[in-house]
Formats: sequence, C-alpha cells, structure tokens
Amino acid sequence: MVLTAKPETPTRGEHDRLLREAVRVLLRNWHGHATVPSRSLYPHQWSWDSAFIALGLQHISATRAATELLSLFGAQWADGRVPQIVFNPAVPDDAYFPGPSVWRSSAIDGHPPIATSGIIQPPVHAVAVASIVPRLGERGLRFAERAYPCLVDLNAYIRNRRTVDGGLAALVHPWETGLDNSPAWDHPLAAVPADHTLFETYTRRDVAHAGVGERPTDDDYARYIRLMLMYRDHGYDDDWVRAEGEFLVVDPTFNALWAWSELALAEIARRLGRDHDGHLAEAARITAAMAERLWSEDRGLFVACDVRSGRLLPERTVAGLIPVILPGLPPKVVAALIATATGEAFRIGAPDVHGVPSFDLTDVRHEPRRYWRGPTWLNTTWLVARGLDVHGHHELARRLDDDLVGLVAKSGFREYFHPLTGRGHGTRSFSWSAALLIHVLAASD
Ligand code: 2M8
Repeated sequence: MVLTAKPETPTRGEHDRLLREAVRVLLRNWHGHATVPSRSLYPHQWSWDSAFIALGLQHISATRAATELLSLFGAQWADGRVPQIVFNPAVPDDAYFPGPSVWRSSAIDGHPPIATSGIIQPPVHAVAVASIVPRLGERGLRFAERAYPCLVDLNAYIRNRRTVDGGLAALVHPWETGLDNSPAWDHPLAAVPADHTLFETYTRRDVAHAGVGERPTDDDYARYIRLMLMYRDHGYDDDWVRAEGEFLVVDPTFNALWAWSELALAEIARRLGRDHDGHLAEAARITAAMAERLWSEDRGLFVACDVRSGRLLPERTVAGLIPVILPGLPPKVVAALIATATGEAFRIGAPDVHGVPSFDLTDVRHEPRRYWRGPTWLNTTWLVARGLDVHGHHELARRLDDDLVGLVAKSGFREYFHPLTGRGHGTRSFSWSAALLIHVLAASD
C-alpha cells in the first residue's frame, strides 16, 4: 500500500507548539503524586490511564513518571489487584460517580488506607515501568526493585483469581475492559436487568461534563451500577463473581496486554538479574490460548467471549486488533489482522480515516461520536501502531502515529475523535491524549 500524507499533517514548528501545550495539560492535571485523566470528568487517579500518562511523563521528568506508577501501586490490595480508581481524599465524594462512599473499599480486609474502587483495568503498567527504568539512570534499578513485586503480584492476582476454563482472564464489569460501552458488551449486558429506580438513589455526574450523546446511556449506567453493587455486596469476592456474577467476559485486549506485560516483566527481571524464563513462558501460554480460543477466522480478528452464554461475540472492535501487539502470534493471524485493519471495517491508513476507529465502520450500530462505540481514541490507536511495528509494518505504524499527532493538531487534547472528520469529543485537556502525543513525538526525534 502506498501511503500519502494527509493534507493537515503538522509541520515541525507545529510539533513544538503541541509539545508545549501537552506539557501544560499534564502539569495542570498533576495533583502532587499522580495525574487525573481530566480535572472535571475524572478527578481521581485511574489505573491504565496512569500507565499511558507515565509513558509521556517520562520525557518531562522520569522521576515524576516513576512517582505516578508507585503511587498507584501504593493502593494495591493485599490480594494483588491494582484498583481501577484511587480516590483523592481532597476531592468531594460526589465529584465523580460512583465515588468512594459507593465503592466502600475500606470495609475490605487487606485494603490499603486510601479509598479505591474494587475492580481492575487492563495491565499496561509493566510496559510503562520497563520503558521508564533506563531513563532513571542509576536510580532505575531501585525503581525496578520497587515496582517489580507489585507487577508480579498483579499478574498473579489475574492468573489465580480471574482465569476461567482455558486459562484466560475474565472481566466482571464493563469498566474493567476500559472500553466501557463497547458494542461487544451489548449481548452479555442484555442479560443484566437495567433497573432505573437506582437513579432515585444515585446520580450520574458524567453527563454534567460531557454531552449525553457522547456518553453511555442510562440503560448502560443502570447495569453498571447493579453489577458494581452486587460485586461490592459480595465483598469483591472473585470466587463468587466467577460462579455467579451476571457479567463475565473474556476480552482480547485485556488478555493481550496481560501477555505483553509478561514480556515487559521478563525485560525488567533481566535487568534485575532475576530469572525471566517464567515470564516468557507465561506470555507464550496466554498468546497460544488466545489464538486457540478468541481468534475468529470468519471475522478476521480476535473476538471476546461471553462466559455465561458460552458464545463468541462477533462484533469487530478495536479490542480485537490490539492483540497484534504480541510478537508470538502465528504469521497467518498477523496477516489477517492487518487485512482487517486496512479493510472496510476500520480502513486504517486511508486518507479520510483518522487513527483506528473503536468500532466497525460498516456496522449499523457504529456511532462516531459516542464514547467506545465508534470514535477514535489515542491509546488504542497507539497500541495498534506499536503492534504494527512489532511485525515490521513500520510505514503503516508511522501513518497511525501521524494521525495521532494530526488529530491533536486539528482538535486539541480531546478524549476521543470522530473517525472520519477528526472533530474532538468528550472531555478536554485529557491526560493520555497529551502523554501519548509527547511519547510519539519523542520516538520520532
Ligand atoms: C472511562 O471509564 C470511566 C470508568 O472507569 C468512566 O466512564 O467514568 C474509560 O474511557 C476508561 O477506559 C478510562 O480509563 C476512564 C478514565 O479516563 O474513563
């Protein structure tokens, strides 16, 4: 494929301006030991956001990037889970819904002194740690010594408390997938009652900060609240949730990032002079299980599995492309993934498509402005680009990196973007958009 630059591709002078603005976003969103994704919509620390943010922060201050991750690990539970949200005690309880008084994490044995949510998010942290360690000079090994056991405990939690038949990890809430209202969850969520009387007790805060047409629906939220309350009321017990929880899915992105994190752990272990074979073997095991259980020849990408109905979920979402990040995939699978990514469903690299759309452009449910049901996001676009690099498709990867920069140049540090017009949507001054812009520009220097 011959790729030509988009008309709006920014110049080098423009890069410098964008970099300065990106640094300003991250400085404004820093609250002393961690970075909020957005001061208005997400005023606490989020797990996978912190990993993407640290990748960008390291180019401003490697110490600050290390602090970002260590403060997250400071909120790790005794069972190894790294929570999706670490609440800032200085922020009022009702600034974000559901806040600390709804999650009630302090009631759990082995919970750290700071309030958190009780679910997890995709494990990108080891990749961030491996990237930051060499930047810290002599202090790198000390940072690695502190971070490594936390990362090992997180992956042990996933393996021991979250796997289902076949040895892949299952997620118990759409928020754990990071792609909250992905159309892939429509089928499993249909089995969860949407009880709107919950809104007599609970008030959504998100719609005060972002357009209703850009956020999940009330039906979605009624289900999200029900699922979190049930898990909470069972003491966040993973035996209970795997046996009886109403939502249980095996997601290709979460599992791919878990395997990728084992490869990063191997790198960190090597630096620390520790045995790394176990990590490599675990990455190979997860990759093979994914190829066996989640690969769809028909759809040409990885698909999620609904454990409750035993059904593979046919939706083509960006979550099914991200496993391209894994070096151990069979070459036939990689070739098919690239054909799907460049084909009619995602059309990456096409002059009129920006980045990687989060959902199949040809599906009638595609909504280009609604959250994870169509818009392009910069973190998932960056992950697909890195996967293309892994398999030697550098030109296409560079095209996605250029798209990432071009989207910010055109529309600012928005949370997500219309995949065909590039217009920005969701919150503004969004941290991972700023951080990944910095990271991509640093890599292109
Ligand atoms: C979004 O999710 C949160 C719940 O975790 C929300 O909608 O309130 C998702 O985009 C998620 O992937 C992200 O980590 C979070 C914070 O940016 O926002």
